[in-house]
Amino acid sequence: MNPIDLRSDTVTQPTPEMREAMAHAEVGDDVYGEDPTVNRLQELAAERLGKEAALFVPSGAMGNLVAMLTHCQRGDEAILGDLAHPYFYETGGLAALGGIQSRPLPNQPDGTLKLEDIRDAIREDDVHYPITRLVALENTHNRRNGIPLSAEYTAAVGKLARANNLLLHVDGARIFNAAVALRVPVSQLVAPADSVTFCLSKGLCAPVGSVLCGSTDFISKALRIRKQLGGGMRQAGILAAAGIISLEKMVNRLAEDHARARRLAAGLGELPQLKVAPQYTNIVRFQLADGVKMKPEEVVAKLAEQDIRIGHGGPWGFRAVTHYWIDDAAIEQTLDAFRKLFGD
Ligand code: TLP
Repeated sequence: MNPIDLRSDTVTQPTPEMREAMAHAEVGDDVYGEDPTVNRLQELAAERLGKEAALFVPSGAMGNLVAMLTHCQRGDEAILGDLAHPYFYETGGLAALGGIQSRPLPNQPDGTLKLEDIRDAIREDDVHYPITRLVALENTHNRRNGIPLSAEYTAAVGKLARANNLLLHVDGARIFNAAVALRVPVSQLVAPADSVTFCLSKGLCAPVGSVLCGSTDFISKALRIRKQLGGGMRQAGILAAAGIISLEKMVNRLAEDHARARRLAAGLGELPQLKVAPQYTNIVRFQLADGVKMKPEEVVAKLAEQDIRIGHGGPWGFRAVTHYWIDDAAIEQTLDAFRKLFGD
């Protein structure tokens, strides 16, 4: 990929095999349930995630929104992390479109919510209070350096949720990165969840789309909500064809992205001008060390002059995300660029 684009794994272009499959995809009207390629993708996704059914949605944000709107009534409360994507990055959609009140709890450095914090946040049955309906987790955790949440932790949250009549949703935008990093089947990671979304268009390289998975009953309700949000797509098999390749061919290779992220984090960590956060999967976060005079915007601009793009989120520092189109040479080129930048 030229330039070297490390801003996100969302920038991934479809592979040549995907483009070929898209060109020849068998399609139908998916709002009538008649697109054979979409149906195949949904069956495959449900099987991989160990859920009864699945629904193809245009984006990860819509997958989270459809899930929350399906689970919650207006005025219900959803417990989630203060750094969770739907709370942090989805333009207040839960509140604006679902009338759902977020109850943000501190995301711990390992991406988890403390079990006691969840317990304390669950409302009693009292006419003054909203009804606590749901807990949401994020795996891997984007803002927490791409850390994967273990199956054991998710099981503990699932148990707590069930004991209190709550539902559990997992934003698994990068759940396959978690499964590959932890070396556990993805189905095990999401077994306690009533619903889970995962993205095809991040590290799995498809051009568009996410999949929402859950019980047959949940998915049939979610189908109506997707339609209500304007997310009913017609000949979407063109897109689903790429998604099938994502699931069949692009999962195991995520380990390569993790290895390259490790190499990048280690190389950046050798530079005294940078403070690099712990690296777990395909996300590398780092900041300028104290006393470095250069401004973060300058770093981004100087790298861009050499056709290298990294993300920068204000006080949150820099983010570099490895993916299919970032090879070993791109990592070395990026490290060289940083070394030159700081005059090493
Ligand atoms: N994340 C994007 C940006 O929105 C920050 C990125 O570049 O990482 N859940 C998680 C955990 C995500 O990281 C994202 C996208 C989504 C949901 C939403 O997916 P899309 O972009 O398909 O709506």
